[in-house]
Amino acid sequence: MNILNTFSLEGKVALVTGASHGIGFAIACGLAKAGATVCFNVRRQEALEKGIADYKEAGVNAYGYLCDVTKEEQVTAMVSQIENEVGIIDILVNNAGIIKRIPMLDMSAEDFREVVDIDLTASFIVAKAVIPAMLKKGHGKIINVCSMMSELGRETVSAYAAAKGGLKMLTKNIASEYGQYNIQCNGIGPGYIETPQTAPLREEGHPFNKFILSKTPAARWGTANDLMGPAVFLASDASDFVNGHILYVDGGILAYIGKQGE
Ligand code: NAP
Ligand code: GCO
Repeated sequence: MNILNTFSLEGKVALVTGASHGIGFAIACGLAKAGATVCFNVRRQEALEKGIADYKEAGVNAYGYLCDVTKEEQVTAMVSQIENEVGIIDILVNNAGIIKRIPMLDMSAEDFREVVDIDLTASFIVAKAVIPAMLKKGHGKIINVCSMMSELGRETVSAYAAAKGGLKMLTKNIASEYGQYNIQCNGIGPGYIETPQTAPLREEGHPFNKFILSKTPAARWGTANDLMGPAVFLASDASDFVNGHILYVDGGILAYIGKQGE
């Protein structure tokens, strides 16, 4: 047997949420290059049009849908549209997410709820929408995009850390509840990645840049493309006995106390 065949996604349909750019875009491109037919959703028409064009430029014929993942009726409508137009979703990547960097005492409960709604509850909503067809088909892969903040806290990200910590446990629970039906649910935990979400932290002179390099053994920020291979692995037959695992793609941050004297 050619072991590489177990990494092939030929004939599979993947949905990557919030994937018009950034980490979701890179993951979707990686899945496509491994053979999957990829679908993505965005909230805004202009992002949809730009996303489809950007995928085409990357050599990927992606299917794009307008859907706010916090709205259950929009999600169920999108999933049934994909099932009719493209096929049953074999691979779900819950990527859509936001962050609000606000000191806890200054953060409103509304702000907190919005982050949890998108970063945690929406992953429940989308997973709930795709699992029934996966059960009928007899297999499925769910990948939740977690974070360093699934394991660590830091100032100003209370809502995000609570949501991503919850997402880690939702991942383990989906794995526990549906593993017997050949559905594997795992998390992918990016470290600090160069995307629009972290752009404020990488502005000229921002102390965070030096700080994160001192905490990263790889001594560099990650790129969205660093997530491609790990995502293909978790989406493929090669990971059929991996379940409830959070695969951290962080250059070693979680293993490292930090550079001495920094
Ligand atoms: P990003 O550039 O901010 O992209 C996030 C995407 O999610 C955007 O396309 C956004 O759409 C979409 N989105 C947000 N709320 C949505 C909703 N309600 N419905 C549909 N789509 C929605 O972020 P990123 O850095 O690529 O991050 C992607 C994921 O990785 C997030 O879950 C993030 O928490 C996680 N992550 C990022 C890093 C990092 O260092 N960058 C590290 C670990 C984990 P709009 O354009 O409409 O806002
Ligand atoms: C922050 C960053 C992080 C990254 C990522 C790390 O403000 O600390 O935005 O939260 O986005 O989640 O894994």
